[in-house]
Formats: sequence, C-alpha cells, structure tokens
Amino acid sequence: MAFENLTEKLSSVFKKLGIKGKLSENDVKSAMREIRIAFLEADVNYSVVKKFTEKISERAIGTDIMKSLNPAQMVVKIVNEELIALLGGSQQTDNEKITAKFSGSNFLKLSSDINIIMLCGLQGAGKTTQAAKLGLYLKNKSNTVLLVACDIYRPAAVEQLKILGNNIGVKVFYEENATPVEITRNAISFAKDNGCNIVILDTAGRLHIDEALMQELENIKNLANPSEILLTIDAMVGQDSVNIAQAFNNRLSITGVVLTKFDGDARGGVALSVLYTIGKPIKFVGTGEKMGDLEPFYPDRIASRILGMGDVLSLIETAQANINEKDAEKVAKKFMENKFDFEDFLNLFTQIKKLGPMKKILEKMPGASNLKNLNVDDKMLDKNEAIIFSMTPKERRNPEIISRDRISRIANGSGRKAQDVNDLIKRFNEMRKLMKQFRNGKGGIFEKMKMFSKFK
Ligand SMILES: Nc1nc2c(ncn2[C@@H]2O[C@H](COP(=O)(O)OP(=O)(O)OP(=O)(O)O)[C@@H](O)[C@H]2O)c(=O)[nH]1
Ligand SMILES: [Mg+2]
Repeated sequence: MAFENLTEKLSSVFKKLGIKGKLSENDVKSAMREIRIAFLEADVNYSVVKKFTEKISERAIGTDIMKSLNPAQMVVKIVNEELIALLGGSQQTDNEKITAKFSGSNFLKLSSDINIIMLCGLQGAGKTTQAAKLGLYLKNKSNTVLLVACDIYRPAAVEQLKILGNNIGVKVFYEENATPVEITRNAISFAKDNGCNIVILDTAGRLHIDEALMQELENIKNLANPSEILLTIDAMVGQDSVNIAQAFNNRLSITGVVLTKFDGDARGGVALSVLYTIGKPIKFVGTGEKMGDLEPFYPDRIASRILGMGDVLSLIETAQANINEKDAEKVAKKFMENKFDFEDFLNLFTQIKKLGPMKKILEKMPGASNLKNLNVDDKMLDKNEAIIFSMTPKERRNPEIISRDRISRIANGSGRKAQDVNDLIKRFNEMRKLMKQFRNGKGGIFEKMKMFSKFK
C-alpha cells in the first residue's frame, strides 16, 4: 500500500514523543528532523517537505504545545492538519460547495447541461481504464455517459475502450478515418441526440511531452471546452511525474489529477507533492485494475491513513455500495439472536468477497501498519466455502450435530483434510462466542476483521 513506510516511520516518531510527556524545543526539533527524513524517503518533493516541516515546527514550538497536557497528541494534531492542507483540504471543500448540488459527485464540476470530461496523460498512465471507471462511477450516480475513443494511434486502443464500455454497460463512440478533433465534434452531437449528459474523452498517450500530440490535445480542448481536464498520473513513476504534470498544466491548464496505481508499491510522495507544485487538486485515485477501483480523493481520509488512523469512512462507503442491505440485516439479526449458523457463514463470505481482496479491507483499518505481516489469503474463503458446501443443509443449520463420522465425509466431499474441517468448526464456534461478546457490547468491528483473517 502506498504510504506504508511513511506511516510506520511517523508512528515511531509519535511514540517517542509520547513517552516523553513534556516536550522541550529540542524534542520537537529532533522529531521534525525524523519527520523530514520520513517524507523525503516517501519520495515527497524536497521543497514541499521543507515547507511542510517548517510550518509544523513553527506551530509546534509555539507555547501551546509546551503547555498542553499531552504534547505528543498536539504534535499529531498539527501534523494531521498540515497534511490535510498539503493534500488539498480547503480546495476540495470549496469544490464540494460548488458542485455538491449536482450529479452526486463532489469532485467534478458538472452542470445540468452536457459535461465534457477530457482525460490526458503519458502512455500507460491509465487513461483508458480510468475513463471507463469514471464512466461507471458517474453512471451509478444517475448520469447517462458516453465514452469517446479519441486514441486513433495505438492499435487496439479503440477495441480496449469498446470492451470496457461493454463491461460496464456504457456506450462507446468511435469512428474510423477521422481525426481526434472530428471524432470529438461528432461525439458531442451524438451525445446531444442521444440524451447523454456526460461525455468522457479518452485521448492518446505519449511517451514524453511531444509537441504534435500536445497540439492535438489543445485542439480538442478548444473545440470541446471541457468542464474537466483530468491529468492521469501513474503513482509508481515518482517525482518525475511532478515535472510531467507541470508541462501538461502549463499547456492545457488542467482542472485536476487522477492518481492511478495507488494500490501498488508506490511510496505515495506524488500525492503529497502535486497540489503544492502545480496548484491543482487530486480528484480521484485508481486503486486497482477492476472497474470499481476508483475512489474520490478525500484529503482528510488520506491524511488519516498516512497517520495510521485508518480510513473507516471509505471502508463504510465501499460496504454500502457493494452489500445488499437486506442480506446484511438478515445476518446481523441472526447475530443478535445468536442463531448464527453455517448458512449465514456462507452468506457472510459472499458479502465479504464483494468488498474486494481482504488485504485491501484491512489496509483501511486503524493500526493497519501493525497488520502488514498478517498473512491474508483470499483463497481461504473459497476453501472454507467448499467445506460448507459439502455439509448437508441440516448440518449447516445445526452445526452441533457434526460428529466425527460426518467430519470425514465432509472432508472427502470437499477435497480437504479432516483437520481443515475441524479448524473451520473451531473458528465458527469462536466466532459465535465473539459475537455473543459483541452483542453484549465488548469488542468491535476490528475484532471481527481480525477473526476473519485467521481463516487459513
Ligand atoms: N494496479 C493498477 N493498474 C491499473 C490502474 N489503472 C490502470 N491500470 C493498468 O495499467 C495499464 C495501462 O492502463 P491503460 O488504461 O491502458 O493506460 P492508458 O493511459 O490508456 O495507456 P495508453 O492508451 O497506451 O497511453 C493496464 O494494464 C491497466 O489495467 C490502477 O489504478 N491500478
Ligand atoms: Mg489508452
């Protein structure tokens, strides 16, 4: 996960401060030194780091901190606030105010008329994929979307967009023997004729800043007058991408950034450098190759993730978008009544799988950096599912009747060992016990998540 090391380093700085109780100016100074190194190692732009730590020192060495009851917590609070600002806190809020009225997207400037969204960026940055993800995101917010294939250069580029559009149920406009500007013009009139209120332009990539293609983007921009020009940046590229962003912004005056491949091993520094260096906010992050892997960029949530405080809000949103409320309620009711059986267990597996890979869920939990060595294996859900499938309906509903004989039959049926079946039953009983505690107010969702990860 991006920011993993940064989170770890910051936690250790805060821990050291916490032990100290009262802080001297020297304590704060040495903490700042460590924070500076942590940010530089996370590939944050040098001048950004300098400005950031100066600001924090200034606030931290002020009298407030020294007098406060818990100085370490005050430092965390200041770092959190400055991080949010660095990630675009106030800018995003202004933007929310302007656009929240329409379309359900806080992050795009959309009007009730036709909205053109243009995606641009270097080759392989993820334009085509994000075009489709954004299409799905806006479709789910009751918009009628048209995807437009403006990349006429790369073989199969049009085909790629057609396949993605087909997968998400969004129309794709393409044309042979036409220039990208002509395609754009025709697509806009097609959108008008067909009641589409969002037109997403997937433009051609370039290996590096290339005059001919830049000119083409400028021509498309002049014709289409997009309400959003989103620059797609690959988070894995690192600091170089800040220069690239500068070049695109100088030429096209972009409206925001979509940071892709945020799920990879990127150190995350780009996210912290973009706003400061080009003055444009990050609007979305791409967190995987699937069509649902696009998240609006909330500076406060990312700051919270960086500081190891988790991102429970995003997790809840994912859950809300993917889980059928009725099913969830049914399971919850069974929990409460302590009637939870293997049928419900199966149901729960299905729901958890909808949330995406286990690792991704856990990353958003508070204290995620402590869990990084946790061995989560999504295949285990499938294996356990197979075991439950080879139980009879009666056994699933009455786990108590599962005797030794039955265990070896179930094991044979599912191609697992008797020990695996035993383990599953043991975990199931533990979970029932935990649920009982949960019901009585002890433990919480975190405990529950830790439990699931033990299924291996
Ligand atoms: N892990 C991960 N992979 C991504 C993400 N976004 C895109 N990709 C992958 O990155 C590769 C390139 O994506 P494209 O969408 O084709 O990139 P592009 O910018 O359109 O590329 P060109 O059209 O060749 O310039 C594909 O294999 C995508 O599946 C992301 O958020 N996370
Ligand atoms: Mg493409």
